[in-house]
Amino acid sequence: MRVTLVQPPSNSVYKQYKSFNRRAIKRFPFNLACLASYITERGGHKVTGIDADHSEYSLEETARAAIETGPDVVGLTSTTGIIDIVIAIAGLIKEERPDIPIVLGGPHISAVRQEVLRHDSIDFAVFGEGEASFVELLASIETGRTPSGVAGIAYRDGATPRGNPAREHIADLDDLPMPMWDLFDCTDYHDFLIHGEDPYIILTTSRGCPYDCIYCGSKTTWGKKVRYYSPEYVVQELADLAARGIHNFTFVDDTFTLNKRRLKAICRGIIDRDIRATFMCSSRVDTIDEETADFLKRAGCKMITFGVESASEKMLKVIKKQIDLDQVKGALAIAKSAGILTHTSYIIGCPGETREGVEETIDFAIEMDPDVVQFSIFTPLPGTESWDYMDPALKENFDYSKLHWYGSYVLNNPELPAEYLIERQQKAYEAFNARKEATRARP
Ligand code: B12
Ligand code: SF4
Repeated sequence: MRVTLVQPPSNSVYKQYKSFNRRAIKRFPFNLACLASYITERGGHKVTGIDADHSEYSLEETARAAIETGPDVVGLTSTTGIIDIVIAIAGLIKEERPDIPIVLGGPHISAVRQEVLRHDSIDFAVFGEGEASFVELLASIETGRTPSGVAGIAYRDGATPRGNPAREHIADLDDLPMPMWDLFDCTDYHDFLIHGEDPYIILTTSRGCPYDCIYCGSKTTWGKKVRYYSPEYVVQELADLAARGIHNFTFVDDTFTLNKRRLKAICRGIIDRDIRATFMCSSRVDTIDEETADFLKRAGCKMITFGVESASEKMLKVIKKQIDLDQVKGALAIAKSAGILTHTSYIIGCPGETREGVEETIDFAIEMDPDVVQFSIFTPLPGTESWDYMDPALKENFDYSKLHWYGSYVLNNPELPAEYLIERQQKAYEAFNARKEATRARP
């Protein structure tokens, strides 16, 4: 079958926030490339990709582009913040071509499963790890069978949405074919802020996270058990990309530094195969030490992202981050002395937080003097523990497009009105930038 996979445009979500420069970063739709290679290799399908985010398409242009590829099936990926956009695109496709089955997948669908089928334009939902469920679903669509036996999907049985049981995760990630890098022009993705003019790619070397942070949506797709691609697989993947002229990478693993032995093997492979990599990766402040930082640096690590989230030990407990501020200071010092840039992210407006707490976090974040800082507003996601903190009055028929981390706040916390947090978020960036300017100006 001809399958068209769509990365929806998210510009329409972000353009209202002035601190964002979406054009500075274009991210390769890694998830669609993973799905594409799997359904091609294991299902014999012919896949076309549309990256409407990269092309900055409107919703209408996205729907038109999908229809023009002549698909038998259209698949769209969705996070929570863009689900309204995804549903609108599906509606536009259906208006013109009601005969094309529409399949949704992605982190939001993993969280809400069959709930999304209340929208008539959506025919199937794939939740959790997508590859094997999708290929089986496509086989049943192709043969006209009801997919009642396909694990990991939801479908409509007459008018009733039905959710099948979840699927076991793929035991050995090395069993997955390499992502289809040519689904899109992989040399046309940039992160001007980190990687400059040269193309870069995002990719992941593991799936899953063993921690329990209450705001995090990772587990809804991947669960707590961490599965790793082997270092050999990862290094081969990087070598393939290097052969295409791509040497800049952003590893989007939940915690790239979780397993030190494996990390060292990947770093060694990067050096031995002369990949000449420059990369950015994620870490936790309790998973970095001098030796790891040194390996990372030698392999080309330019920047590490640390989720710190709060300067209040009490809030760190509330959100179950399982770190303390001494570890934060230690990790930043280690990265800096290894010559690696630091990117730290913080959350303001955690459950039960006071204004004093918000100020404390902003001050700490700036004082720690990272190279890049990110301030998000606490946002409960469906499928996570934090969802319980949401104003119950808002939960019924909730408008997911309100869940943005920037410019909106949906917790019921009388101490912290949304306008206050939104202003503090903006001002925190300004204060951080002002300090950076002042440091630069110093002789
Ligand atoms: C890289 C990344 C980003 C990048 C790029 C995102 C992208 N679209 O590629 C950037 C920085 C832009 C980003 C931004 C945001 N992100 Co983000 N991001 C990630 C991260 C770390 C890795 C994503 C990834 O590539 N994973 C690997 C791929 C293979 O996994 P996947 O996308 O889930 O795809 C699999 C399945 O979901 C499924 N699938 C996916 N799509 C489809 C489609 C079909 C048709 C089918 C059948 C199956 C299917 O099959 C795939 C293979 O198994 C994840 C965390 C994580 N562990 O996944 C968070 C994550 C996806 N992000 C998240 C969030 C909240 C955000 C932001 C809101 C953050 C912010 N403060 O702005 C924005 C929203 C962006 C948007 N436009 O929606 C949440 C999403 C939760 C949710 N319920 O939606 C996650 C899970 C992080 C978390 N810990 O909570 N993100
Ligand atoms: S925030 Fe990071 S460490 Fe915490 S559960 Fe999510 S992925 Fe794991």
